Amino acid sequence: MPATATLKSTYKVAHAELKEWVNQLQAQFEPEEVYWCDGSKEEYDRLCQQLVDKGTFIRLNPEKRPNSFACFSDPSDVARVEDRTYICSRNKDDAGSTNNWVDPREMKQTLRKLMSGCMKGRTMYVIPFCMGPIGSDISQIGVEITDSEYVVVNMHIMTRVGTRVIDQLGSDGDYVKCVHTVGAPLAPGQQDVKWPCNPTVKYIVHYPEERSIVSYGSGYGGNALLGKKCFALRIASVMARDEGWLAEHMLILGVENPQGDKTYVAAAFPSACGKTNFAMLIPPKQLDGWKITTVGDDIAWIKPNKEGKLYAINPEAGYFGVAPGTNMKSNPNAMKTIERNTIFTNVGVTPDGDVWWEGMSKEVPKDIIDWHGKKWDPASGKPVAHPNARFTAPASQNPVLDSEWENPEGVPIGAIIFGGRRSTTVPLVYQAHNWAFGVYMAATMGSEMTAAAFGELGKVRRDPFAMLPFCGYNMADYFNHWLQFGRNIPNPPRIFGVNWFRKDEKGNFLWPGFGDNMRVLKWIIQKISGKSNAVESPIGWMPHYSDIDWTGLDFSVQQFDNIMSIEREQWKAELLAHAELFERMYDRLPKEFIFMRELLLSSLWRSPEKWSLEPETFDN
Ligand code: O2Y
Ligand code: MN
Repeated sequence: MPATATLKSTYKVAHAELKEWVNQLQAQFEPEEVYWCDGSKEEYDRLCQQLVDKGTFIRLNPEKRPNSFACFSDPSDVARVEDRTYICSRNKDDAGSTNNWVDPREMKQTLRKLMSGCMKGRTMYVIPFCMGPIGSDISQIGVEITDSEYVVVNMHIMTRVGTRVIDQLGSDGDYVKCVHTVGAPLAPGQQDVKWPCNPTVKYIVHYPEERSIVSYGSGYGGNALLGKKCFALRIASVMARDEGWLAEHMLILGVENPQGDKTYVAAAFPSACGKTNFAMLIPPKQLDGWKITTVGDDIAWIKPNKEGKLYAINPEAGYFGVAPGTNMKSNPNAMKTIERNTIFTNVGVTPDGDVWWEGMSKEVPKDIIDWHGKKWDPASGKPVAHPNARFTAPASQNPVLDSEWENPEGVPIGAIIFGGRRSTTVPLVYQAHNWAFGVYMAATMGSEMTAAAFGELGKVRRDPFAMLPFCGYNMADYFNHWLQFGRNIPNPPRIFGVNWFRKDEKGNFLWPGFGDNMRVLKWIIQKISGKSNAVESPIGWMPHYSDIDWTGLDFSVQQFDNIMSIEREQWKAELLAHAELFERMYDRLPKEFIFMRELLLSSLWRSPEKWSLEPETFDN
């Protein structure tokens, strides 16, 4: 059994506890060798070439996609595994009813058995990484141990990796311990497969009190790139609760008006609701002079400064975006971001060495290879790309990247938006009466199941703050943290709700979406700076038809009413349905929520059957 990890002589690690931990893991996992990642381009290129040689990566045509690769995962390993994700707090109630829980002592025993010798025949990589700009007070350091080269190269793109992080850590800096194995040891002489994983056993485990993560059996995305959902959301949400900040499933964008004034907005949407598209939005050309810039597309860490003003960073350095549906109309900036230096997972590969997925173009290229690595049969009825196919691309390649995206101080947050996917009931946009009502609204936000999501089609799945799969502690405590956080700051940002997905009786979307979402953003920005009117509705403040800039869009008052009206019976049913969510977390639910629900019910009771913004228009 090797006693010490092999370290290049140029690689200086002053952190004795870290070296000791690595040595212990080496003894337990029995890898063939240990390699400390330096984060260099040479290292990235070498490991990508190694993945090509092994058959995992296909090097794409350098004329079409320079320095880019495609790969196909094992069909059993294509997405986050929520039913195998655990929050192992010491006390079950601290994980709450919405998280899977196992006693941490029991879980450690299970994992110890499973992981003994789990890296045999493989290299154990040590990846020091930083979430957020190195040196920022808001950033945090982690060290991921993994036996997957795919994870190393993806971590290179998604985080800041290597010796500069080790230097920042010094001799006794704090770091989050992240252990990952594909769970597929190799016997001597055994030929490896292209996508090693454990097809039957998977565990994604978080120990919130220890601030550590163990992931077994999957090589894919959020299960394996532990800086992302596991650290930046589940563990960071616990840190944030304890230290008085917020770790959120939010994009951050900058909105610049024609005078050059910029306002930053953080926005939460449930997974697969077009967050990357919104973060890179291109305003309609008729909204002359308005610009959107991206700080982040998925996660925001938000902290109050000394004056209580909120500043946010994007802890990530890249995008792990959904490929299907991304095209030059839905997101031209994403298409430009992925032109080079990109890793594609589970997309189709064309005969000329490029990539393709459903929705990229109307025509399917001939003789395409599908995500199973086989020639695609158009008659099969099966998609070319897996619906959760991904691109991993550096944020630095985004043409609308915000100039302040790596500012260690973060960017000041002017407004917070929450958006669900609802075909009825919820209007296009409204502003919560105050912080507490905003918290209520975010706690009860929901999405209707689409064909791609699990569950009964059309049923509303509550996804509080878009954090249900990502909160590392009891969701009711999380609501209390948000309420308390708002009480502690003098002038919290205004909170808005949006819903791009309302439909008419025939099932047609009422809102064009994409770039036209800028019209809603413009109202939000003008509203918070006191430059726009609003009218008070039973659920919050709303724009009149005339408060929205309609230049270049043919959208009538009637259409606006269809997407903004509040139907009393629908809302009564909505508020009654909130009880279902509240019952699941009753013991720790903020008592304010009960009163707020009553207040909303009584204001609906007093409102007309159909509450319209422009009633006089329709009375005549
Ligand atoms: O399926 C995965 O492993 C990735 S999930 C993901 C990736 C990027 C951004 N958001 C998400 C999500 O599920 O919210
Ligand atoms: Mn996400």
